[in-house]
Amino acid sequence: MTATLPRVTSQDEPSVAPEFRPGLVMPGLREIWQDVERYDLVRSVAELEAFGFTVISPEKAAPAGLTDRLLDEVLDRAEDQWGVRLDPEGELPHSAPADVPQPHDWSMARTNRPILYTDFPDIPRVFEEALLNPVLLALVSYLLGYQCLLSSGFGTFFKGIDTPDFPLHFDGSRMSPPSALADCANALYLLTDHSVDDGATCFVPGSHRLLREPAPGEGLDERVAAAGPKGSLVVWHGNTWHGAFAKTTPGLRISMPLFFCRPQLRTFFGLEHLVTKEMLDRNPPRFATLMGQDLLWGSYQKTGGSYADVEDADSSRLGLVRMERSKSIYGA
Ligand SMILES: O=C(O)CCC(=O)C(=O)O
Ligand SMILES: [Fe+2]
Repeated sequence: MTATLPRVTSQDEPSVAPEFRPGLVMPGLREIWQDVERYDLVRSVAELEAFGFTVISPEKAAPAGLTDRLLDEVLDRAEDQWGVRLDPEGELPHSAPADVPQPHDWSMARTNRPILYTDFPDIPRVFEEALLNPVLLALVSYLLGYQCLLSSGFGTFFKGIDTPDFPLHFDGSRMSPPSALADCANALYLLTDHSVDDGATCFVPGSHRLLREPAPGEGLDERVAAAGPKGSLVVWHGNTWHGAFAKTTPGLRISMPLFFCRPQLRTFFGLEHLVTKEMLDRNPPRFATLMGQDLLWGSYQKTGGSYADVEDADSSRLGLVRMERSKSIYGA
């Protein structure tokens, strides 16, 4: 996909980065820029600025068999969790095996939500390697600074044939108005080929500058696929409108998003974990908000570890409060 985008910078120009006063604008900017140059990512930075996303080729993005080792690991983990060995050339089962406890609603594979595989008892070494990939870190650090955190990671999307469009949205923290600086960023490892028909992630180029989420149906004609072969890495600014095209081809679309955030959106103390049902029942809804009960980020563990649970307003007090709150803020 990137081959069709204009080349916007010359790699031969001498860098002005060493003239920067380190820390004046963003701590570590000079070192981050040195990494951007070292890993030949100047063009990707330009694409992040202009379009809000970039696709990095396998040769650059995933050295030394990383993609195959990641794929093997997620297939092993999925088998442990779901009791079936998924075949990248095959299909998702139509229903979950009866005797295996299911943390996820298997029917999600047939809806517009991808399956998100999240419940890891531990972090395998290959995931550490995926996180510490210097190419990924150079771009995420460029967007979020050195102090950024992994916000949610190592979940894996598995999509089969006839998965419909995934709606356009942005991944920002839903402050209104959002920060013009990215407050979060996503890096998606493509563990199988992702063509348009394979249901590639899609973006509305430049939409990160709009500083708002798309209205329902808005931007559909402007979608561009982040298509790429297995081993590519797609990185995007948290404000960029994105979704995924419908998958119409046989075989599985498998990809792993690593989602990052700036640290300042975390509270000094983890007060939200101290809140009891009794406290919520005896206080007005504002109390719940003040005590972190309608936080979007950080809520997944409390509600069971999947998009489906989080978005189910009845599944917990947390979900209920958050849904009510977001309706009143965004008029949804
Ligand atoms: O590629 C997709 O299915 C969309 C993924 C997505 O929206 C995300 O990871 O934030
Ligand atoms: Fe997203």
